[in-house]
Amino acid sequence: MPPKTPRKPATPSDNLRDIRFDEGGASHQTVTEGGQALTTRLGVPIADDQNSLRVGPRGPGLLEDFHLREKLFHFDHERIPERIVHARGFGAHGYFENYKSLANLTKADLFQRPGEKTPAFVRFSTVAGNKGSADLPRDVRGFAVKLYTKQGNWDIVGNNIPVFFIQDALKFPDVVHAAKQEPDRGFPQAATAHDNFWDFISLVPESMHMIMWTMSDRAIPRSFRFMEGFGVHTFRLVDAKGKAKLVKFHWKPKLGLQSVVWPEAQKINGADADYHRRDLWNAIQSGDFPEWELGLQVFDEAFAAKLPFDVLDATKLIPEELVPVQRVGRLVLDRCVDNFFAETEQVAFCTQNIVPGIDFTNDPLLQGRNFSYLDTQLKRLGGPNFTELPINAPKCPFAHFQQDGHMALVNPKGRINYEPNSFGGPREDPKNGFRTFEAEEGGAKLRVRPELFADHYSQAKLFYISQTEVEQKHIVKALTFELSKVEMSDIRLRMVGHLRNIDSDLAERVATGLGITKLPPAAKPARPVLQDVEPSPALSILANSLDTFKGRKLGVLVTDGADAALFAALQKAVKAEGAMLEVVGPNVTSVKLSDGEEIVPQQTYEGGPSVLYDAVAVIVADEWIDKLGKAPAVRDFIADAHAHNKVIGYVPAAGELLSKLGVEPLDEGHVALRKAKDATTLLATARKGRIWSRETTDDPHI
Ligand code: HDE
Repeated sequence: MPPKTPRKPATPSDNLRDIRFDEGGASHQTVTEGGQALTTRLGVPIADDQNSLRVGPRGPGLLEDFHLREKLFHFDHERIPERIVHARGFGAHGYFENYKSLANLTKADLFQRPGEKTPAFVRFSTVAGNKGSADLPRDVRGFAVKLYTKQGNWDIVGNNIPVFFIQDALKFPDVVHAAKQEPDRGFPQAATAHDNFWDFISLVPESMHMIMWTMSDRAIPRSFRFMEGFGVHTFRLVDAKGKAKLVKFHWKPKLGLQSVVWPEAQKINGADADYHRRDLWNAIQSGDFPEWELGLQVFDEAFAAKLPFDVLDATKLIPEELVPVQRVGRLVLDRCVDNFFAETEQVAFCTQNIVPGIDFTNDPLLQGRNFSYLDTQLKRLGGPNFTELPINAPKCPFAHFQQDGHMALVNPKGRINYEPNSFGGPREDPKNGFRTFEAEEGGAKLRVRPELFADHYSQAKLFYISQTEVEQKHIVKALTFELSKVEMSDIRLRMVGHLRNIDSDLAERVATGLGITKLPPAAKPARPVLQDVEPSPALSILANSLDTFKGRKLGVLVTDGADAALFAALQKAVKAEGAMLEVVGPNVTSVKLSDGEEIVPQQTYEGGPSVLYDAVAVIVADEWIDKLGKAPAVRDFIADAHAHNKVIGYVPAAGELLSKLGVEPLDEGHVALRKAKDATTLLATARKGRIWSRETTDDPHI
């Protein structure tokens, strides 16, 4: 019997008749000849995906509607617990290519043959923010590398900072609780600028070295492509004879290091919360594959014993000037994920995933991590078989007798599931199998730290004095900013007390910035602070910046009638540099240049603020100057580029706009674009990076 229809639904308009409309107005786009039918998870073809099953058009729903129930059930279970730390991340595939044989140092299979490529997956992340937070808080970045070697998976689960906040894994939950949102109010999100964080830090002097790094521009990288990675802990390389050397792992970006400035970071988070992930995605999709070189600092126990710090202490680094970094291979990221969840979300890094030829040391942070990562994956991925997920599975043969459990996908055939057995199957491999380095151990069971761990300030000083003046100023400003958000004044004073042990000038400038007129006493150091610390220029970003615009992005603000020859010259110069160009225009459909050619801007004035670009050009037609001078987005585009020390190219007409906005005095970073050939001057200037001389006058206090 046809259902009674008490109310007639709206009639679909005539031009939509090719799509079937049932009562209620939902559209059915039905399968065409030879096309694929929509099915349930078990393959039953679906006739109607718009309407749930009910009794009559206005009647109750029916429990037998297996399609509705399956669809909602699955949707309700789409999320897995986000990572407690490093929740926000972005991954990509690639490979590691070995430059030369390292057989003299390690038997690790991937290092034996020059030119050999090992598949890799890398996940970059922030630490404190939740999964949906923005990409540019002031934070450490995770740099986790999974290498699918022929002898199993090796995970180097590192950060973009070579030291850590704490020395012992027992303190990890505390530092993370203190850094993340406060438990009563649930904020701040992805920010350490709050009382709990600085309260903890000010009570834990071992964190001071790391604090110098997180308050530096290292914590606001321009993108993942412009940051270093570090294994942080001291590891071991073990050769075929069982001899071991100590090693620190480094990843060095081919594009050099680059950071944004803090006022810019705050605006980027609003303009494009996905700034870093979009950058990596776009670079890889356009064939501009980012690269890092793997660097090793190799040394032995005798050398380590002579150092004024302990190499098992993750709050210390070995200056590169003392132990040079040997570059032994390159990591190339050349493929984006097909599915974010399957790959980036489900990838499970574990510090204990090592291969023959690599071994741990007794670093108490590393030892704790080796427990923690396996444990967290069980919770996150829901069972012990997460190694069977394609992103986590080894790409080499494997054979074991572990079985069953939730979601067992790879199940052995046959009768034998134990060892030893008299039937055959996989056997121990004494020659090639993993053997732990036979380190001599012994002593009483204690809850103590080694003596040298107690020097909390000497390397904080090392980092600070190794920075350029501009970078030191950024540290002062970052500390002032963060501590200005702390409500309890004793926390601020306690922090200044620590800073006095690092550098008296630093302490005074931060105190001035915070309005503290009487300096608090210096914190009492557990061990005397070394006074004869030599700077390590390798620790500065700016002292090592490369003279290049490669991999960077020029934002070009245009209007109708903009100089076509100049625009073409800019495109050419940017291409020659290996950089990118994005057009910012009044709309994203069409702008007509002076020769009548139409171009399609990628961003509108409001959608493409200058904070998204490394350098900018303003090429506008004379007749638009008055109007543009009144448009807030255009004014901000120019004023921000100037305030953030960026190189600005401008056509003569736009000079008027610059002076109206108080962009003065003009300096080497303001490049007049009079003729097409000035495009190359603009690019040559942009290679210098930012015009730091602009910064010196902006803040009389500090
Ligand atoms: Fe982690 N860390 N961590 N960590 N960590 C996690 O593992 C932990 C530490 C790092 O992209 C968790 O899968 C402890 C140092 C990265 O998936 C968890 C301690 C360094 C990532 C965990 C540390 C790191 C994590 C959370 C102190 C730099 C993201 C989710 C002993 C060398 C990996 C997960 C990815 C993730 C524990 C300290 C780097 C909870 C207990 C030091 C890059 O297991």
